[in-house]
Amino acid sequence: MKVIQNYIDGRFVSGKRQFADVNPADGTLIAQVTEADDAQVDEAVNAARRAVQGEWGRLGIRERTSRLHRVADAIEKRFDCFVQAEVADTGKPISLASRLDVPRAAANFRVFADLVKMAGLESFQAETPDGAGALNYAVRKPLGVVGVITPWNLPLLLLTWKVAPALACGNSVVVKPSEETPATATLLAEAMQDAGIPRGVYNVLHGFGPGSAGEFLTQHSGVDAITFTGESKTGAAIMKSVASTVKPLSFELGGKNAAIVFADCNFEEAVSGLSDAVFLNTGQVCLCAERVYVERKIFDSFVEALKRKAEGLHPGWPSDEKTDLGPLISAQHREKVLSYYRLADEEGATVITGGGVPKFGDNRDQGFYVQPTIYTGLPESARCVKEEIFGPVCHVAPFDSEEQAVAMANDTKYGLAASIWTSDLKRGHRVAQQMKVGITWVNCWFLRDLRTPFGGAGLSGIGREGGMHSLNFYSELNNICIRL
Ligand code: NAD
Ligand code: 6OD
Repeated sequence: MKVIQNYIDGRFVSGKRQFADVNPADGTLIAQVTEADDAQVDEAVNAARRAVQGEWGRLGIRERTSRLHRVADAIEKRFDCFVQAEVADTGKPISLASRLDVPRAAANFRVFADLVKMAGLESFQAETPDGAGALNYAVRKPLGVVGVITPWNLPLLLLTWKVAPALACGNSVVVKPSEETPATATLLAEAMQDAGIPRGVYNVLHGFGPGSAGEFLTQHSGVDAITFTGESKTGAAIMKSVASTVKPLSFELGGKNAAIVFADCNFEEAVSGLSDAVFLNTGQVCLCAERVYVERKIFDSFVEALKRKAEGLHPGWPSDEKTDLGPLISAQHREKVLSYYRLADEEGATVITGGGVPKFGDNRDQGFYVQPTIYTGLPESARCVKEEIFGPVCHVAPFDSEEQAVAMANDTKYGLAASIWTSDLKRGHRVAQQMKVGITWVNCWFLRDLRTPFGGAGLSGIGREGGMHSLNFYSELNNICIRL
């Protein structure tokens, strides 16, 4: 049986305990994974500290960024290995991993390497009270050791989204990938070795959250900052855990995202865009739309068209190029999603399509598939409309005016993303600016420019990453004031 090890100070190391890495498509065992204990967390943090104080910390920006480009080269060289590992761990369709997850991992390293090289210094010339001048300029320094904790839905994409800017700014990292998806973070260690990243700069610890590697990392006094993506309630637990050591936190958390579809939209584009927004990655993207508001004039035809899209999806083996709907990540997560399908019935929803589990008649019946599902007819106060489900499911409700649509979309404690579908550009701008979220798309969804701010309001997070926002989070600014 394959064993996935921790990666500490440039070496793959085993430990005392192991846990199972399961393929969600059929429930089979992929590997045993080494769980890091508190001593290994300590070793990794100390190795990361030595790295920033040693060779890595002394490298000039040109050499540092050129090595990050080499990490991207090494990912591209091992493209198929990364794709296969990600597909096996997550159950996502191979077509998705090949066009999104793995290319984006390489792009994260290239973009942040170039960005940090181009970033100028902030400077201000001022006048002192006695009439002399003063020059202020800020220099960017690494924070030190960054703890990176990531979820299972886009494992490599989300890990590199944090690791690349952290390293570009000169930090070292200790990463704790999700226990569900340990493989690609471990493969990335091999890419780091190929690229000449010094030992200790990139460390990987496997394990769980509370009482395991995740919590040990957040509590460690040698960690200078924590960047976390995951559920809002985990964010709250981490916030408590780091309180006594006071460190910067970046939180990208959950969502209950809305889409607003106006009658003047390009109907085909909106249906197709919404089908992606609801069902991509089996609905397991934090940006997915679980609440769809459609102008009453086109409500029935829109629901019918979205139903046809859902029923046209091809659930299958993740390694089959034709598959566009994989399983959910785990038996436990499937139980959570199915509990919302049952709740929707209890809350009085009309089931437009789905609501159950598909039958394949082969080993996929031991996997964690659910049907893509559309509901209508729930009141806005229903739990299924208020709580994040994180599956291939949405509730569609009609609206009669722009004001009503905006009010319904904003009636949530989350605030991650929204999409607006209209041919009236003025309305697009007007409505977009009223959305209480961090990211709004007009006539598109999940179209990403890595230089733009990314993050959420309310329960969806704290702070922004992306572009200069990442550089600002992963560095400490020292303002220097010189009397002239
Ligand atoms: P999760 O919060 O259960 O776990 C995320 C990571 O945190 C895992 O590595 C886990 O082991 C670790 N963890 C759990 N408890 C911890 C603790 N007490 N201390 C330290 N680490 C701990 O999330 P998940 O189920 O892996 O991911 C799905 C969630 O992530 C959804 O809510 C989704 O919306 C959210 N998400 C948000 C974004 C975003 O950018 N806003 C992106 C992807 C996923
Ligand atoms: O595209 C990204 O950079 C990003 N952070 C996506 C997050 C998706 C959430 O599941």
